[in-house]
Amino acid sequence: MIDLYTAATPNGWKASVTLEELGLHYTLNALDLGNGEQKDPAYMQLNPNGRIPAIVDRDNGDFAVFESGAIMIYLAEMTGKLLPADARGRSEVIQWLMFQMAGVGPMQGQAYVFSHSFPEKLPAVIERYHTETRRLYGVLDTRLSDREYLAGDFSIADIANWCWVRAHDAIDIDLDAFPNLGRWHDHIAKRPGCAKGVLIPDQAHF
Ligand SMILES: N[C@@H](CCC(=O)N[C@@H](CS)C(=O)NCC(=O)O)C(=O)O
Repeated sequence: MIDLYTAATPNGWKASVTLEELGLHYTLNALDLGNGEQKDPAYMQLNPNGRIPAIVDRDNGDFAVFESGAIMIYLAEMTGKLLPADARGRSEVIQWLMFQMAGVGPMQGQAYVFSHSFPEKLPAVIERYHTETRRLYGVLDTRLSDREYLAGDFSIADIANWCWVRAHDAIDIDLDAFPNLGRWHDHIAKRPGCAKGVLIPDQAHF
């Protein structure tokens, strides 16, 4: 049994969608980010970064995992699904997972913060993060021009990037400019595990 600590944000969905896609049983602990529950000392024993998501594997000596990408790899390896075992296939998936972790997530996240919640309006900063997010969407669009998924079969790389790309409206990016990305986005949205995972928990916080 897995304990999931999360909130309805792109990084949180990466964990809930992966759990749903893998058909794993888990208990949901929804944290109220507005109330700072992610900084609670007891929670920070599980995630020293004071952010969501985190999981605890009750069947593996209460092993705690933080960082959404590490959670996805842990769950995929635990089940032998959504991440190939061979070195090349596995590397391709991890490359596109890291692309999200180091690129799409941070850039799109900052684009949102500086557009919506930062106390000062800094147009050059907003422009920088929007331009960079669009550039990264362009990389995904090109990658998807001759394939259905980012790396071989549907994988945690698709889940990670999709959980962010689906929030494109929140930073006013229109997917019409990225036709391959738009097709991939709509196709993945129809998967039952993905559709259910993004409703957990049910209140969006971005
Ligand atoms: N690199 C981390 C980022 C986690 C992260 O930034 N989580 C956000 C929600 S998407 C959060 O917990 N924000 C609350 C806060 O910053 O206190 C991961 O991928 O798990």
